[in-house]
Amino acid sequence: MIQRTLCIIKPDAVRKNLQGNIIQKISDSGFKMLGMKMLNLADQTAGKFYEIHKERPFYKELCSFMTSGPVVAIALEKENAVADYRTLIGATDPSEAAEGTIRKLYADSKSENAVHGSDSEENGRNEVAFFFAESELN
Ligand code: 3AN
Repeated sequence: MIQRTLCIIKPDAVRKNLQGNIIQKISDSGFKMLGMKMLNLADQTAGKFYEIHKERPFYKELCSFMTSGPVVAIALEKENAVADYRTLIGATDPSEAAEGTIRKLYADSKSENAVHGSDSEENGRNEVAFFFAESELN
């Protein structure tokens, strides 16, 4: 099934100027880029995006990290996009991520882990819509 999934290149990776390498890796893996924008997340936006983690102990740290510098949001589309993109980025904790994955290559820690990826088909659709109006997408 053709699916959408949302990539966010997080502030740690943008600070290290890794966005070009990460975009190249995603393109090389056969994803179509429907839309891309670099932006600074407002506190309220980060809080809303991560609302599902509101009760988790790391919620505050996560929100303040995500607002600490620019991010790049990318709307991706492909057959089986959600699972294939998660395979490409690797485990949440980079020390557990498989060789060659984006997090193994570029992430520093479980909290500063270079990229976000949607975790289900439904969230993929909703998260793309959170960042992009349908009229902005190719
Ligand atoms: P993933 O991004 O791999 O789907 P989730 O959904 O478990 O991982 O967590 C969402 C985000 O919350 C992660 N990308 C990471 O930045 C942060 N996070 C998850 N677990 C922790 C943790 N134990 N300590 C700090 N931050 C965490």
